[in-house]
Amino acid sequence: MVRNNQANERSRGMSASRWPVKMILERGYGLATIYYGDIDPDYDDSFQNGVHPLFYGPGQNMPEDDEWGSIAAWAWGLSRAMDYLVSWEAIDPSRVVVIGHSRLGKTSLWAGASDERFAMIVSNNSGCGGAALSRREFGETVARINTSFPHWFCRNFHDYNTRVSDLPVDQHMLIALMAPRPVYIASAAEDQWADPRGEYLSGFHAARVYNLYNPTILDFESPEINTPVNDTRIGYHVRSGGHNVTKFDWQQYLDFADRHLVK
Ligand code: GTR
Repeated sequence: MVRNNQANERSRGMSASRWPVKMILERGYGLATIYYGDIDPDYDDSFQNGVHPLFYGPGQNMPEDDEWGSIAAWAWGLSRAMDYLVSWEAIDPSRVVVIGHSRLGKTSLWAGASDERFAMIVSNNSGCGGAALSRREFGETVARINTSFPHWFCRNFHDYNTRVSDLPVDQHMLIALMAPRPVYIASAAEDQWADPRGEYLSGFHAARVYNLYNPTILDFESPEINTPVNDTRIGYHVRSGGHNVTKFDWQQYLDFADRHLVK
């Protein structure tokens, strides 16, 4: 088990079912992973023990209201990993994909939006603050996430807890920031907390921006369960089952990469 937000020997391999390494390698891809707690431990300590203090100006001891929380710090960590990957000759720097599950799905989307070196982005069950549209207020809401996890987003986001319709943005705009790079959004039918329909709709609405580059028509109706949409540069599936990363999910990501990452 992970203790005190630190990976250790006992936690190694505990989520092995989420990592079909053999299949990934057999398909010709490599895999690198990073423990997010090493970038910023995942609890609210007013940003003292992660990377944030390294960036404080003189006299500053907290991020400003419009500065980064933990999710943005984790995404920053992914970009630092990318710095290393692109320096390594074994790796094609034009074909690096970023993927994350749940709170790290939110993170992979932000990493993809803020760092154009990620050639493809995968959001696995990212939910509120990830791919799910906040304005639907379905499942986890902005108020709920900011209360349970006050350190995840910038403090200004908390101003919208009770007036989410006043937000100047919603999550389809986060997806649109990645255009025209391929982005894959995955939901799970029983993961209603993450709002599968809202996750699909952010892809649907982001397609208007993707359309400026290549026609990317998505149907308004979400596809049937276990029926991936992968011919467009915004891919999507809702699989049966709950909040998890499964072999089925990885198969779709690999198929999508084969299709959209130019060799
Ligand atoms: C939940 C949280 C979700 C999701 C999830 C996870 O408690 O409400 O937003 O991020 O954790 O990361 O597993």
